[in-house]
Amino acid sequence: MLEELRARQGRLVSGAELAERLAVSRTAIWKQVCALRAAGYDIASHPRHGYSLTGLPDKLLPAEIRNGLPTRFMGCQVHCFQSVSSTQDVARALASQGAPEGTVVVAETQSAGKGRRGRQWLSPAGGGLWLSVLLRPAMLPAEVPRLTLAAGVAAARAITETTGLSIGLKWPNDLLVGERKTGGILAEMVGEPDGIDFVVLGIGINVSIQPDRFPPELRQAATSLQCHVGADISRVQLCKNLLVALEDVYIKVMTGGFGEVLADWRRVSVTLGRRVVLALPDTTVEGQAIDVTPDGGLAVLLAGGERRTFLAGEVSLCPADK
Ligand code: BT5
Repeated sequence: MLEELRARQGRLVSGAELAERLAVSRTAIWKQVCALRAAGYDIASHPRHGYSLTGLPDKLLPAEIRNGLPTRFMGCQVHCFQSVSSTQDVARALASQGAPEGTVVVAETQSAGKGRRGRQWLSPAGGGLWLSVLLRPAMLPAEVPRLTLAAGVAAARAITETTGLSIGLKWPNDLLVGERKTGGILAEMVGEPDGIDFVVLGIGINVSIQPDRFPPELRQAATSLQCHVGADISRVQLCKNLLVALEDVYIKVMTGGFGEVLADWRRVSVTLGRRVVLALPDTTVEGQAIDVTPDGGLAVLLAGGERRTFLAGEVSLCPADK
């Protein structure tokens, strides 16, 4: 029904014609109109002339995300929820039931959104894009950090395409506007040391969270895209652009093109060239971030002149050199 209305691009179609094309009764057509309206679609009805689609909701609905989505497999299945504990957990459950690569899980809100190492991810209703995608890459666990970097590149590209904003990537997984975090990436893997079953790649992007809706401890460090652009941002468009960009970088990673993705990462990086403090589990080190390495690590030139590569850690950027 939605496709029939959409195909007419706002022109009227009679209830009788719809009923005939879809081989259902006119009462069934009317019920569908009511259901679509309840889902947020604007459908005008004119006595005798029928119905026309006059407005689309910016709700994360499978029909909207998949409409015209030009990907091969990213978003082949899209599962949207009003509220879940974490889209990561839903995607994991779908993975163990055999869901295909490219399956996407999106929620309007998460009651237990996850960051790395058991941290929480704030995910207020309607305030962002909270999305997990299921991947089944033939790679070793040690190569999974590549997917985090690749997802950062894809998210930065999608945000810029959708809003015009420049995004900075902070190693390994932060999306920044200026110095503030507007999104993060979480790659979770299930498998054995010699091969993986699947990866759930989680991407959270703050789209329209008002500054005063961040808890006090995040107010200085966090921001959302809408704070930096005048026009309304379509989450549906952002989501589509993200899936297109994700498919592109993922195919590159899997077909020997990670170097190209890494070059993109370097271009968008706000980490490289900066003095950083790197918090490790039992110590902190300070130095100049000089590169990202093919295994997704951060190469740092330490104060004593030694170059070391770190595969994990929390980076704080020191104030930019004047
Ligand atoms: C991340 O972890 O940045 C990964 C975030 C991944 C979130 C997505 S949403 C869809 C999918 N489903 C999930 O359950 N998760 C993924 P990390 O680098 O550990 O950063 C977490 C820290 O960022 C927290 O400890 C807070 O300090 C801060 N933080 C939490 N929520 C935030 C938000 N909405 N915006 C900015 N900063 C936030």
